Amino acid sequence: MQMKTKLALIAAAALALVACSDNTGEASSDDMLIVKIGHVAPTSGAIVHLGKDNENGARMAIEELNASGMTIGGKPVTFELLVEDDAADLRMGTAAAQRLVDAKVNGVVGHLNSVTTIRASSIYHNARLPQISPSATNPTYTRQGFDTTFRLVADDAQLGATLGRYAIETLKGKTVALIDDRTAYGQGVADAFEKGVAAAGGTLVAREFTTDKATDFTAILTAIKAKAPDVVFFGGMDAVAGPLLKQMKQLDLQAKFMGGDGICTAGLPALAGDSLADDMVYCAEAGGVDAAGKPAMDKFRADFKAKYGDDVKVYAPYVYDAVKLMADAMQRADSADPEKYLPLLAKTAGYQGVTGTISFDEKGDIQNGALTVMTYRGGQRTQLAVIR
Ligand code: ABU
Repeated sequence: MQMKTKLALIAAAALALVACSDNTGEASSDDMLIVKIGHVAPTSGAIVHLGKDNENGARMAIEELNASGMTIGGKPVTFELLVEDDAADLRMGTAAAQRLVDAKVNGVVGHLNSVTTIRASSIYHNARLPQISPSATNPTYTRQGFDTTFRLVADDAQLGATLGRYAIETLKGKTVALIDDRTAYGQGVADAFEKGVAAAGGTLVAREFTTDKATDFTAILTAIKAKAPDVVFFGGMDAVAGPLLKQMKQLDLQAKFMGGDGICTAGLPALAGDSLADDMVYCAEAGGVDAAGKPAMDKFRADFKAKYGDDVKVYAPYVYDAVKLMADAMQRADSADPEKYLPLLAKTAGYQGVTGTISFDEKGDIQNGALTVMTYRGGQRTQLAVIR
């Protein structure tokens, strides 16, 4: 057969496959199965560096799955990644979710932010699509009674309470000031931190608010400086924490600076510049591995850096695990039909990912989730403790 004719036949077959695929994952062709995984994160806007990190984690998992020769229902599987940008914006997140439903994906990994994740979860639930968030930590996400929502990280209640105690008991702070960015994440983790501080005997001396797009913090930092707190806690993301730290230095506001997983990124030193002194910032990643899990996590980080030329920012390993876990549930069900693999996904127990052992509770939250308390030394994230 002539090469041109051969290529035309291959192209026609590929078009037919795409035209026939649906989210039962059963109708791709007689001899192969196409499984579409949706991924949503902000790949534009202030936290584009985190969104790209997530997307790269998903791409890495998809490539490895396609190289693994996986079969489902006796057919070789090709996984396709459908990526969407929600820019951490409610309206864009809703539209992205609807596009993935319309594209008849077999499952969704995302979104990155709590606000978009929570809003999109009802769209996926109505479409009966399993959704795994690798990073949204607001507790509401898995407390809506949806059987389609899963989360691979600890939630803000655990993050905030642990960090609140840490501020008083370990850092020996007596007084704290809070700032939050008024997002579902920022406000929630700051509220939980406040409770943790109170439970450990600390005193709240100021509570101020900003937004996830603000750049000038002079007024709130001046008000906080007047109260001379030992610790300033920020509920928000690293893109705002960096300029906040710079302006704290300009105002000579001397206090430990704390935050949740949203600031606990490898990108914070670049955003904060020379205002990030050693042992000044304390934060917690909403997951973590014990000594036994360190080799697998270290290998993932090294492979990621070799592939993308950049360090993992924070959530890429959780995205990678989410994609692979979704595929694992399909394999256990021997079907990519969401209704068939969803019950198997919910029953996940003892799955070994690069982020540790994954088992879900009845809400779809990770059981026995870990937190990794970090500080920064020499411009590098430095692990202090893994806490459960
Ligand atoms: N968990 C921090 C970043 C994402 C979010 O929950 O909004």
